[in-house]
Amino acid sequence: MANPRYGLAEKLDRDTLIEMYRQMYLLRRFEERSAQQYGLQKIGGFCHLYIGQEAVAVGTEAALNDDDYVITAYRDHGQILARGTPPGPVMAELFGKATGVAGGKGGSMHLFDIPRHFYGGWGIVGAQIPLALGTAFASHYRDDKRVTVCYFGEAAVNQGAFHEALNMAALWKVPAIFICENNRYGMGTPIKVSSAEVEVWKRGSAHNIPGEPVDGMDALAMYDAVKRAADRARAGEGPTLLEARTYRFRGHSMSDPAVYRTRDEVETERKNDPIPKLRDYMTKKKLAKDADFTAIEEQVEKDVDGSVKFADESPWPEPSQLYADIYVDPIRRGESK
Ligand SMILES: Cc1ncc(C[n+]2csc(CCOP(=O)(O)OP(=O)(O)O)c2C)c(N)n1
Repeated sequence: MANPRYGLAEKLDRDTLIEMYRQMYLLRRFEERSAQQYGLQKIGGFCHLYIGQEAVAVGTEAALNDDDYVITAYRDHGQILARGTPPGPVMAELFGKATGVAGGKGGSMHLFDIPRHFYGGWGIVGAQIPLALGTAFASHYRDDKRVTVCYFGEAAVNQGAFHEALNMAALWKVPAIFICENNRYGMGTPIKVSSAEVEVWKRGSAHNIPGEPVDGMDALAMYDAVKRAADRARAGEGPTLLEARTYRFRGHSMSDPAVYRTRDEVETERKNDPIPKLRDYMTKKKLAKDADFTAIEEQVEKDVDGSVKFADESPWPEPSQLYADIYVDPIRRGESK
């Protein structure tokens, strides 16, 4: 029986759902291996995992076109993989290797893939929101029907940059989708301690931007909400604010023991794991059998193994590259091509 809750997602075909399952599993296994590699000290600096939040990126990407823009904060591994960037260059970036997506100089928080229109990976909370306004304004100006998706955490919505960008986005009716991934904690601070209004989606009303809460633990609910927002944006109706209600199963970063929440809370949320949820939906609809899922999972294991091997065997950046890509001279840029 069709579940009316899913709206547009009810129409997704088998191939799309299979690909969504593959991505969900890839994001999970990639992050689990990243945690392991961090423990082996092959990854330095900060490392923020996306485990638990996979449905947000995977559901969103299923609703986007390849030439749409995506920009995010530092919890970016899952989002770049969902965009279609192969896991090898992503893992190599975490290792700081020359074959990484940012040449090994960006690391975990600064993943980029310009050919796939993935514009980062930014470490300052909320800083990517005005940048998203820029790409969305470019699309609006060119009338090229491309949409910008901007992800940020619920701690970012108290930044001035959030309000400044949303005001201009609404004023100019740019094709942007602002997706707040409300995973309930900004580092160790629960949202109710930092925000007078904890229903993030309502903040759009201050800027005349429609918004809605979405089950961020459900890839199909995300698909439905993002598809509707993208259709609005492409029709020239302006931005949308979505509040994806999600949960991170791990600490804020690899160095966070997460003492601000109980083990019970995490265990309860784990019962809401988005990966078995998608699997159950596909099984009930008779779109895939156990053997199909096993085949996908085995292939993902190989791909993730391959990404670690690729990163291990890749060279370090040359010292001569230390100052490369720091500053682009707009006048001289054409000469180097
Ligand atoms: C302007 C600024 N202030 C403080 C920090 C330190 N900081 C890094 S992550 C973080 C919490 C952000 O939480 P949220 O936006 O909800 O995203 P999440 O980590 O949950 O994905 C803070 C305060 C920062 N990077 N930038």
